Amino acid sequence: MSSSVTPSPIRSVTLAQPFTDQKPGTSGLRKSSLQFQTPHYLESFIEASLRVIPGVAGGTLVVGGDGRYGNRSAIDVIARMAAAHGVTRLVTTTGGILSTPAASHLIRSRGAIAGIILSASHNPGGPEGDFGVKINGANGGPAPESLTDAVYAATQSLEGYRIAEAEPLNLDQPGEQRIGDLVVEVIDGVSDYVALMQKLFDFDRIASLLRSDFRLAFDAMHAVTGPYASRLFEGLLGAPSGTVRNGLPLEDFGGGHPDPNLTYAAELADLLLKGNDYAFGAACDGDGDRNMILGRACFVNPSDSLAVLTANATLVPGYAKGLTGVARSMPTSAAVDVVAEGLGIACFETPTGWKFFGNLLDASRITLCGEESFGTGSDHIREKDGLWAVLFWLNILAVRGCSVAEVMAEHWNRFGRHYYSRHDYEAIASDAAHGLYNRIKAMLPDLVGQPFAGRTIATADDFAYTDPVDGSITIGQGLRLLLDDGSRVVLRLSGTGTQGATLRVYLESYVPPSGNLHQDPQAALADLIHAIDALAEIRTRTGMERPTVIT
Ligand code: VG1
Ligand code: CO
Repeated sequence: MSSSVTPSPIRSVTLAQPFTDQKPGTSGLRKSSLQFQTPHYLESFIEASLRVIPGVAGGTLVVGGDGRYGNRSAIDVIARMAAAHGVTRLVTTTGGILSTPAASHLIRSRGAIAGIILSASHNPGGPEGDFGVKINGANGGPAPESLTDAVYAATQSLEGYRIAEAEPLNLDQPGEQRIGDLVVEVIDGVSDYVALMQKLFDFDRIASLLRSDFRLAFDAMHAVTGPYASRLFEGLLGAPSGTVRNGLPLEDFGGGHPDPNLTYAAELADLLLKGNDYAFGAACDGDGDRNMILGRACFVNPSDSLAVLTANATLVPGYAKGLTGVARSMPTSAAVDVVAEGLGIACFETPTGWKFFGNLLDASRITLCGEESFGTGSDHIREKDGLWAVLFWLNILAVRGCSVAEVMAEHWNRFGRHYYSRHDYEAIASDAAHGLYNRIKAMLPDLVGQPFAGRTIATADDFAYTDPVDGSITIGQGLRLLLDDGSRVVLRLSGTGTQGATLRVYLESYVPPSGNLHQDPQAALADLIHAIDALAEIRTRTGMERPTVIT
């Protein structure tokens, strides 16, 4: 279907004053839906982006989102603005549904100049929730800071924007439409991604696992992964219908918080940790880039998950030739470091946020990478990928023929265990959070050599990163207390929250294979938890007795 070319008048809109708060955080511009409804607010950020992204005139742009409130109308606005800026092709999807990993793949496979992903990831959606805009570059990954800084700078002095007049797009079925010279191509957002997964994993083997008495439960949390998971698990892999729960994307995610962790995916966690019916459970977040893996009576810590995928990678067709190297974000546990050392491959430590993995992936320095926040991925795209991680685990289990708990026990017996936990104090008063953080930051030089939880603080610093590929330096990435026995505590302030501030406390302690490998992590880390609360005065300064979320 190709409608005839209708002339599209281009309108120049003048802004009374620029918006000065459009600073992208850990992953894009994330604000309340209400804020995004301010007249010209979205347009301002898109105008700034289209002025800064290289190759806009004559280029191809990929646009889609996680289906939250505001998704479709934003696609309309972006298409009309793309037309006004000389973009020649805009690729979007039926219903505007496009997961972050699928978008990354599409940008790469279409040779697009960039992608605009409409998502606030795990933040709740709906008129009362949040909305977000992420800019990804031509490599398919989150835009580097140099680009987002330039976009932000452009918003600061923006005098106006250009937009074409056009009827709303029809996103109900695949086909082509035009806005002036711009071709808008609506495609099925699932098939390209599914085809990529079929290249990487042994679908026959996974299908036969799922035909055995191995039962799988997948929770899409009413967010973007529903259509992808249904096609993969219930379609191609033959799992019974009902395997995918909450599979219909809803504008408000059914009122839920699409964050795959033990608190917000509690229903699934109960099925696996308390019940006996399922052998494997998994959930993804709002935009499909993160994953939680559960076995029967077994929660897989995301840092451990990265280590297990690394140790078992050659069992999977897409990685059978081995890995060039791996990377993890700084707060992620060192479990993968130990595996990398055993394999004799490089292991990089980057700041939080996927954009830092991009250069390493582009330069083929690493094959796998991950974060403690349930994000895992590889060089197949330039984003973290929730369903990819689920398929990776299923492929490993299908080949090894054992349970998740057995995989974990065997892993710790071989490499030792990194007891690990993250405590989040969400939506605390911004002043209190910054006060607490800056106080510890100022104390860092004096902390070295001090006793802490029965050990001694060997290093205390604010993490800084020099990119090994382009030499760029990123500072202020989290306060680290490294103890003399290899344990550590890290404090960070979240860059994705929209209400007040969120303090994240990361706790880690290593036990070698000969030690006690089967404790409850909170018990194993109790002395560190206690010591950081005393030092940073967390409870008194936040006024919270306990964290909002414990992972
Ligand atoms: C959080 C996670 C971080 C992740 C980021 C984006 O950031 O901690 O590891 O990369 O979310 O994930 P922060 O700054 O709140 O700690 V997503 O699923 O929102 O793209
Ligand atoms: Co996400």
